[in-house]
Amino acid sequence: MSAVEANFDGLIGPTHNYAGLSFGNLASAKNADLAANPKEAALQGLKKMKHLAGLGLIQGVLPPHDRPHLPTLRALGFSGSDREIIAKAAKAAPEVLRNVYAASAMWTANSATVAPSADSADGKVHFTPANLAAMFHRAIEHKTTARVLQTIFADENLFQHHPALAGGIHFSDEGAANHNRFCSDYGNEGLNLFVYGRTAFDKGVAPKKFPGRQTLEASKAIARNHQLNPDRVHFVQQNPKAIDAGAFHNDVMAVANKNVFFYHEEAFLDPSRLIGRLQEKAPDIELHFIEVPKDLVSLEDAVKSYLFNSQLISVPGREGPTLILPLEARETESTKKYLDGLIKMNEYQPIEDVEFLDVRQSMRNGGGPACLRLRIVLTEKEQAAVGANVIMNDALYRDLTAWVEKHYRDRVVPDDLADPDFCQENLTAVDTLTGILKLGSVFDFQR
Ligand code: SUG
Repeated sequence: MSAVEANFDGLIGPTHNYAGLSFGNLASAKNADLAANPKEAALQGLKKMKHLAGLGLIQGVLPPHDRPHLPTLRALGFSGSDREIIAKAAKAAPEVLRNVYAASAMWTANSATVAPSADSADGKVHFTPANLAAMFHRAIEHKTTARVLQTIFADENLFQHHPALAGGIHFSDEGAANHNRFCSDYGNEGLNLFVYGRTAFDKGVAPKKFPGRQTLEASKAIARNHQLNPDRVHFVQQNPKAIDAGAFHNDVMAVANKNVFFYHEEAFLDPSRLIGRLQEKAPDIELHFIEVPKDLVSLEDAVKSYLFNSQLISVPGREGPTLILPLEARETESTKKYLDGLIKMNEYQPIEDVEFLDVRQSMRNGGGPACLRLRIVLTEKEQAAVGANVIMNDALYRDLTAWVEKHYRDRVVPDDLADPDFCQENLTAVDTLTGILKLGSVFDFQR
């Protein structure tokens, strides 16, 4: 069956700010307390979506969540009117207030793991929202994410929705950022590679400095729930050294598209064994491995530049895949040199084009082009069943740009989070947005 890979990007929310919330994410720590520019951030994200739609790809948009998340504050003992709750939290627990204000739902690579219908035993597209148990500010995302996905992919004959994994940090799941799928064509059965940072129950090697956010146990549960063929699934551990260097998700060190795998030499514990296992499990897919040597690009430069947090995409009309990179990959000397060489390379390597996009506002919180998108493979029939108004086109781009211009502040600093007017502004903005995107009442305060 013919199918395409759609990218669903998170629209960057009006509360985008730098709060230093993610331990192990170097950019988040480094930029904590800087002034953020939510309007600029959202416009950068929208331009990225417009660019990919313009290349002929199916581009979807997922909404920001309702932040500050007042139900979380209420559950934690803050009571009264919305304004009173903000005032009390700002005084008694400013660190909690920061967490419930995070616009982190923008990084939709972490929103869920998705299995295409070509891979699941029942022939449905399976979705599991990520519990994001490793970080408080992200652990409050999955309920809303589930509602949004269920609204957009509503046809029960085609789409199967699972709840986020229960079990706390033992089943800590960070979604598609730790998952890659290889295939000869999107509609053919793929090979699913799940990458974990640590094991929960037996004591294997683990990072020493920073948390391994994804557990093997979580990845295995998702593969079971999604009814994947065990012969077409492989689990591999991320190199603890890479996590300790700041690669808190595997998509900071590796990206795949169809039969091409682009990754850093130190991304995995034993890369040559990994290559062998992938080839054994998918003899029908002619895999191409582009391993970037550490002597050319250090782990530190890979993290700084986000070379691998790029989107490797098949652009209609282009023979080989295109790599969509953040500007930072052109500004880091080693990665610029590597990319210049890659395109000129004499021996066969399939990547045809590289393009650079400005997503600096998101990058300052550790989110590159690949973090901002969730890949969903869809057949024609499944595409036709996509509900709401979330597929990017000129009209939606115009409406969303106007919505951002109207509702977003230019600048947000940590003190603004204590301002009750800012809270109301943000809830009004996302309330209006659900109308534009025809999502119905997906937010708690709308129900
Ligand atoms: O979970 N940053 C996100 C970045 C997620 C990037 N996603 C992928 N690699 N797929 C995170 O660490 C920082 C928020 C702050 O500090 O204000 C943050 O949540």
